[in-house]
Amino acid sequence: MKIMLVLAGFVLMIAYFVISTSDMAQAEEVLGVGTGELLGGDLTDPEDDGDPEQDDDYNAIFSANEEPGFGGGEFAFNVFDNRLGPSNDKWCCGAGGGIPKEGLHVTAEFEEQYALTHFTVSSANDVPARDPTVWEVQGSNDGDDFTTIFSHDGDSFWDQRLQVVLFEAGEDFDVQKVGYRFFRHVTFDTASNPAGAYFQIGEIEYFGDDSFAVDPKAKLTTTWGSIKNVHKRN
Ligand SMILES: [Ca+2]
Ligand SMILES: [Ca+2]
Ligand SMILES: [Ca+2]
Ligand SMILES: [Ca+2]
Repeated sequence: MKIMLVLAGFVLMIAYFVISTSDMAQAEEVLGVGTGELLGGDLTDPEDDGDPEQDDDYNAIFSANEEPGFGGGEFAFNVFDNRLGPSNDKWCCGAGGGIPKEGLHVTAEFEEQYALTHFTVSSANDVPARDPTVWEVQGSNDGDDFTTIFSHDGDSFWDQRLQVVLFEAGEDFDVQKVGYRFFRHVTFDTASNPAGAYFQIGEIEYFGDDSFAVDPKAKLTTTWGSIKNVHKRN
């Protein structure tokens, strides 16, 4: 009898573990479809007044390893242009030969460190097989060494086009105890990679908390303003 009770308890524990971990995997929240469902006012553009065609009135320095730019095409920085839609509202569609080993990545660099509290990633307008299936959000304070904050390896999260999905600390990734100045989104795979047009993202929004002690080493690198100016001249 005692053994039966112990076994029953063991089964219940396994059931609880399976249910709680599957809840965790499903915690991401669909906010809706279209530009109006974006949260808005994220760290890259708190005023939502950035120029969707060029790098004006944004609060970050942007970089990408494919098609850096806001206008003229389906360029990488369109993931920060506050719009969901076709053509240059999105980043699409990947270079020939498929996604490189280091992934397709776009980075936003900020003046201050932020502990990431939540972020949104939105699907773009075209075929679902281009949506990221293996991807990460990473943080860094030097732009070289990145730490994985959120990672996903599996099915796409998006079941509609131009769909805004929210990911939150404490539910979808660990509550952050460290702040970062750089946030990078990296896509390692999609369902259609590497054939034809195999990649797209509509929009990314980052939100963070800067109300904690700043790493004194980061204080020394207050050259952000001049870096931003040099960047804009180039
Ligand atoms: Ca644009
Ligand atoms: Ca702005
Ligand atoms: Ca934005
Ligand atoms: Ca966009």
